[in-house]
Amino acid sequence: MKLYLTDLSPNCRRVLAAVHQLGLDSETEIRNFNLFAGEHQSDEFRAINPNVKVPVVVDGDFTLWEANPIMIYLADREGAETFCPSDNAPRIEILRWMSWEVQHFNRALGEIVWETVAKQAFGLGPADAEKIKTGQENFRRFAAVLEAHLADRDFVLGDAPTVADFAVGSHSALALHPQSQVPLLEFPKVLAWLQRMEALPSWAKTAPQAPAEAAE
Ligand SMILES: N[C@@H](CCC(=O)N[C@@H](CS)C(=O)NCC(=O)O)C(=O)O
Repeated sequence: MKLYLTDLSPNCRRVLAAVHQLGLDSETEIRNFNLFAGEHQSDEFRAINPNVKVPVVVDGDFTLWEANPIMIYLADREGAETFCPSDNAPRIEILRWMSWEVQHFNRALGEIVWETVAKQAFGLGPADAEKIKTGQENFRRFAAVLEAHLADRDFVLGDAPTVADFAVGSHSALALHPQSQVPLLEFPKVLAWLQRMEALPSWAKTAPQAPAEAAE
């Protein structure tokens, strides 16, 4: 199996962490693109993913792009019932949180950390205070939902980490970065959960070497 990815990407981190979680390391060949050097901008890669984006997995004749479906595919392939249950009810719950993180939680988080961490790391100009404020307002709105949900759970579906945690928590390194200005202290359950994520062996293995640069 071949996995196309790039360093410092929350979208790629969740997939690589899933590979570790599922014990697929030895059968996974990694192609790590330097996006800044445009290494992904080739006809060969465009034929694999017409969006010209990573992550992508190629498993024999089967090619799949988009981080969340890739995690589900890998978990199903391995029959990993705890990591991604096959029953309908938890499955729908996973899809709900995945949709929510893309549209709301990580979008809000991305609005903040783009300004506070990424722009500085990439030399893209000064942070825009108005955008940080808007991002923080959006983050507070959605983090409150997760805070309430985590009141009696260690992970999104219950006692054990699942693909839903890998999706919702994919920006953990950025959120926990000291310069992030993400108002995490207002949400102690969310903060503790992000720290629990970072402590998972599969997650820790994929920690960005320079989280300040984990931009997208
Ligand atoms: N929705 C996609 C997002 C993929 C994405 O935005 N990938 C970025 C890296 S995090 C990328 O490949 N950017 C390169 C480009 O747009 O040229 C997913 O979940 O996999």
